[in-house]
Amino acid sequence: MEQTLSIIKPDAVERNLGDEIKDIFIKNHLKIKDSKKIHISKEEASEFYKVHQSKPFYDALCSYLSSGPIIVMILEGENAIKENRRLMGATNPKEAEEGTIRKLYGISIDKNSVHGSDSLENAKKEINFFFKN
Ligand code: IDP
Ligand code: MG
Repeated sequence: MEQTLSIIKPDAVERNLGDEIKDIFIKNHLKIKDSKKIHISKEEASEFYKVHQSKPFYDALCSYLSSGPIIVMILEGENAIKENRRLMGATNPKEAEEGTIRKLYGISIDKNSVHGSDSLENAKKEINFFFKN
């Protein structure tokens, strides 16, 4: 069974969408193995999003992820990484398919409600980042 990291971002936590988003994962056979609500610092957000450090939106992205509480989760299931990305929809909610989380709840390209790991290597790194023993 594959595992991936999911984050419910501040815009969605603020609107109390946590349970609705979790239901989408559960209904689509992704098990929530662990979940916690946390509020990270800008330094932690900068570390988490380090792969994007050269992008023009990096500073705003890190400020945003640390602007309020988030819910971090380990999702587990068959092809969990790809399946989570499919359920999330495109990065820009305007381009996301009907029924996807970002289409349903995303506000804009930055306030797009969820994060999901994009590869096996990153899933391992990101799970470890938030859930080290
Ligand atoms: P992803 O979240 O779909 O994997 P990435 O390209 O990895 O998308 O970008 C990480 C996050 O950075 C996105 O979820 C989004 O919040 C933000 N982002 C990506 N592209 C832009 C942009 O062009 N402007 C502002 N924010 C962006
Ligand atoms: Mg990404």
